[in-house]
Amino acid sequence: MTELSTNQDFIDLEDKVAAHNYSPLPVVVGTAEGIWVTDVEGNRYLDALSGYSALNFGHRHPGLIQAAKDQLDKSTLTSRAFHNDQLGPFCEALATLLGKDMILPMNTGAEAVETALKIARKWGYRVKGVAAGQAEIIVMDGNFHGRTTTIISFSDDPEAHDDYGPYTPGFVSVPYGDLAAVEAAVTDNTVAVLVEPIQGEQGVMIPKEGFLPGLRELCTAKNVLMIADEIQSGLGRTGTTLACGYEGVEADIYTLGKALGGGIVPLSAVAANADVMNVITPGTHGSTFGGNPLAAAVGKAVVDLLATGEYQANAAALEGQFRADLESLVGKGVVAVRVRGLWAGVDIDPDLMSGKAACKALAKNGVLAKETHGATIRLAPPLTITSDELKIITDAVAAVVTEARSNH
Ligand code: IF1
Repeated sequence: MTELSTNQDFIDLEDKVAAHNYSPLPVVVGTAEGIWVTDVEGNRYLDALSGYSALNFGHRHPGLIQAAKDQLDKSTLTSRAFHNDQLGPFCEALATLLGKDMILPMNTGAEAVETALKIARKWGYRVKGVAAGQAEIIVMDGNFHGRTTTIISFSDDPEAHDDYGPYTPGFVSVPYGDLAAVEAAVTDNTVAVLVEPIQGEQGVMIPKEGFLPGLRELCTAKNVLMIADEIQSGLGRTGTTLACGYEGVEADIYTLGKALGGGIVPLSAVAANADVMNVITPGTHGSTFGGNPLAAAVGKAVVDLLATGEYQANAAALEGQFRADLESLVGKGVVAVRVRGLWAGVDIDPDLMSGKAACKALAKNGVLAKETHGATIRLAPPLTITSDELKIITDAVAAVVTEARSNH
């Protein structure tokens, strides 16, 4: 067996035996706690990515770890062929948090999105009366909803989409935030509109005020289900429990994932009222691990944290500082900034450096982040971060662009 001690030792081994579906920063995390991760050589970094918003409560939140440990001593997996004593309480707590009747538990975000698409299509045939096989779902340009073959069928990102055909039909893509375009795309066969309330991977793109309320009204008027994918934007990230809540919009279906599992277990879910959810009947959808007691126990502990409102409040309280400190860099190496809660998209001047180069430089400044596309970086620290710790991130961005400009 290979002797492993340095970052490079682990990187070399991974390069040999792990598929190359990512090109990670050369940082090998050994331990993690709160907002901090430490690599195998003892270098400490502030995690400003939070597992793409799966670590909203920080690494190894003590209460969540304890919930997992307690459940590990009881039961971990039962399948849904039998009941378990964790699923009901978890679904009840999550449904209450989201203001919906029912929850369908899955594991990954993509599975939740696929489940929502199946529910919308079945609702279209069984309730709306769309002709068999004719269901259409409207999606947004610049979307990211996961990596399954159906989901990438409607992606306009060549990296995610190309060379995976033949593609799943039944999807119509319109410009994000363009209500008139959505209205024009609705036909008698339209069963749903799938939207990220804020587009994460596209670079934290925030639609203009009124788009989401207008979309809600349009869906109601046209008897079309509004599906809000809150897998990245939800669970406190934007300063409210759901990003939809910022403008008081209630979707018909929510998809959740990432932080729902506390950064400990994969856990995703679809939330809807009974008149929609009950198109799913026994045997028509499922998953081996969906609703397992270990994930449900952690999920219930996560919902209990969110029910306090303190994570949402912290994100909302720090939004102003986050925006002001990042916007102070506009014209000094930064072109534009978009911030909602503790979620920021920062467009670096492309003539200065790429997003990837900026993230490499940030790592040299002790901050871990991930570019989205081109020269845009996404910042999403754990919602447990303090004002002073948030300053470490924005000071690092300032140092990176200042250094790049002085060398330019
Ligand atoms: C990767 C992106 C982020 C998501 C939304 C569903 C899913 C995701 C809004 C699917 C997942 C992850 C996937 C991961 C990187 C990351 C990502 F860069 F891919 F686009 F966050 F922006 N809906 N996003 O953001 O959830 O099946 O992954 O649990 O695939 O590289 P999943």
